[in-house]
Amino acid sequence: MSKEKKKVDNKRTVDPAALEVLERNDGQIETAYDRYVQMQPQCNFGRTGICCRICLQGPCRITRKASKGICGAHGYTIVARNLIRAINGGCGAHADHGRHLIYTVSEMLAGNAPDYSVEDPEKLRRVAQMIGLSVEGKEERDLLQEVLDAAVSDFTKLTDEPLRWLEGTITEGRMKKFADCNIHPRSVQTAISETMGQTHMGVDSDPVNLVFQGLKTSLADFAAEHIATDLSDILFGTPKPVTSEANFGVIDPEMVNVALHGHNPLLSEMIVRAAREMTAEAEAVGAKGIKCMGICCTGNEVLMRQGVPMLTNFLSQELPIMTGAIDAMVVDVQCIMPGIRAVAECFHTRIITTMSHSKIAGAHHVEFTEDRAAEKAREIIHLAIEAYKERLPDRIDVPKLKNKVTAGFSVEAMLDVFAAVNPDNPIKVLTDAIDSGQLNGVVLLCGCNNLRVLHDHSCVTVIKGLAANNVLMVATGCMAGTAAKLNLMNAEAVEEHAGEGLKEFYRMLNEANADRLTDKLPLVFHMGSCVDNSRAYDLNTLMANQWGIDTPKVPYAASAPEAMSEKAVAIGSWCVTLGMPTHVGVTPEITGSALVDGVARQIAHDVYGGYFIWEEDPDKSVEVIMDALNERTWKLRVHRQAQEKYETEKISAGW
Ligand code: BF8
Ligand code: SF4
Repeated sequence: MSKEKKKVDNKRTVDPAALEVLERNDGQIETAYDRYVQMQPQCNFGRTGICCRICLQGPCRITRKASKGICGAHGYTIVARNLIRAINGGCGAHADHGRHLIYTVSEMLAGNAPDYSVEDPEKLRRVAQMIGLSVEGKEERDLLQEVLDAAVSDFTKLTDEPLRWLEGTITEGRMKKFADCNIHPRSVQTAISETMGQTHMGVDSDPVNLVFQGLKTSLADFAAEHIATDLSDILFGTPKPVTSEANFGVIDPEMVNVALHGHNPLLSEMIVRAAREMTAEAEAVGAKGIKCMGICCTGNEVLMRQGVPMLTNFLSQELPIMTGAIDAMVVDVQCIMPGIRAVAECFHTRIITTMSHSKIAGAHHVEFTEDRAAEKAREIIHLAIEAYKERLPDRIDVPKLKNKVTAGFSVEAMLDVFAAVNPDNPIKVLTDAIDSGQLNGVVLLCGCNNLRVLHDHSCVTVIKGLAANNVLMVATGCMAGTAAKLNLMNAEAVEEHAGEGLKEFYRMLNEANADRLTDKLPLVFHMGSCVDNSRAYDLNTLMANQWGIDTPKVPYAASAPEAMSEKAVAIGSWCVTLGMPTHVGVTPEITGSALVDGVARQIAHDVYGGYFIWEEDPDKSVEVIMDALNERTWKLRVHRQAQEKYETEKISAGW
């Protein structure tokens, strides 16, 4: 009986390749799927956010008998503090990523990072213009220094003037709203530090004030992400459409297989280059060559820019090791399960950590430094080649499943595609399709995987449901990973899943781009890693400006059906603050306070126009997202028709 139960419970995925590995393993090597079962039942105080451990008198838990913490903190204070500390955790992680890029650019300009250079000078100029710098007659190096100075200022300044990366990227209406509500962050690092101070024992106990500080921090998070994305594009190139493959079948047992896992392209780009240069060394040990493949957001980064195949997403990260054919798993920061090391112990796989602040006890550590980046990358590939020699042939068993992926859709790439239809005003191709009723809006698919729901199932259901409802989808993070792995990120998926309007829209784009693209457009447009949610949001600003409205009126929603990390909480919070209906498929730890829950869902809507929707059932999720879009598209169409009828210059704004 118990064995039967375990069999059902620990195979919590709909990815056939992951399932194949889990079935074969049958619980012999422990993974997250097993630990989730062992962890049940999970604590409901924590789950609903009413456990406070902020001071050493705690933990204080809100119960019928004890309606306040020992200090007198109400449940709503405890829930609000926990929530905004989660936003802060996410912002801290994105800031860590952005700061590393800023530091590398500064070392590069100082002549201390010789392996990095400006790959995309055009992007440098676009970014400079976006943040209000004049570019005329400036040398590349001087312009980069100016962009760097602005980024450092947005990260560190203590004064009140708006962040350049907010001013340059969001609508005037949003800027004014944030000034009116006093939630402009002074800088990324100031916001993080303020939030820690404000949530210390005995400081702020007003839940609304706390939540507004959380929203301020989320705007800092948005800026940090945007800076990370922009600097990555400048250093490594702005993504363009590229074709590749995804899922476990990308592992080639005859090659040295190197899995790149984590987030930051500073490391992974170097490793991909080193792998391309070191084929002869791999051949010398009997391999056909070296194959890199990605996991999580580093996987997204190198897929977008280099066409490196995607191996898997967050939840199934331990399983590739169990194919016996991964020679090294190289990790940097974030979303790396400590559990990978114990799985690797059972095989020949080297787990290689690379960052001084992100180590796993017992793993190999190759300290990555900007001044010797290429050398360190070669050292890592060398370790993988050495490991290849220790493979256990009878343990090698690789699922065959892999699917075709067309990725690489930066906003620039999307606009290029639209420009084939309307070269003078590319974004109008999208807004016209919504005005005419061909499309019912746009959805940003984002976020993680979470064992609280069936792995990949909610993501797949939402994608198919939205496609059938004629919604244009852009994707990032591990949700993009789901689409890539499970055959939803290619043109064939359009034929299979799209509604008539969406198909018609694709036909128009594909025809116009027949000479410009090697592959037809995919059902889900991959926009990159989680920091690239910033670029996905830029599309919203473009649409709002085209219509002459603010973003709370734009039929553009976000959906994270399997959200897991604090970064997802931070991203969801800025989506709301920046005006988007934001669906989350795993209810966050907030429901212990009806007041804070109400702020997230209703007061946020009243003040900022965006709001959270918690819905765990994936079919119902499609319905609630469509309700949110339909409300906006309907109002927008009515006002657009009125504008045309009365020939007014601007669309009316009083709705
Ligand atoms: O930054 S989607 S599980 S890998 S947090 Fe992590 Fe979530 Fe994946 Fe990327 Ni984003
Ligand atoms: Fe308890 Fe208050 Fe301390 Fe939190 S801050 S642990 S509610 S005494």
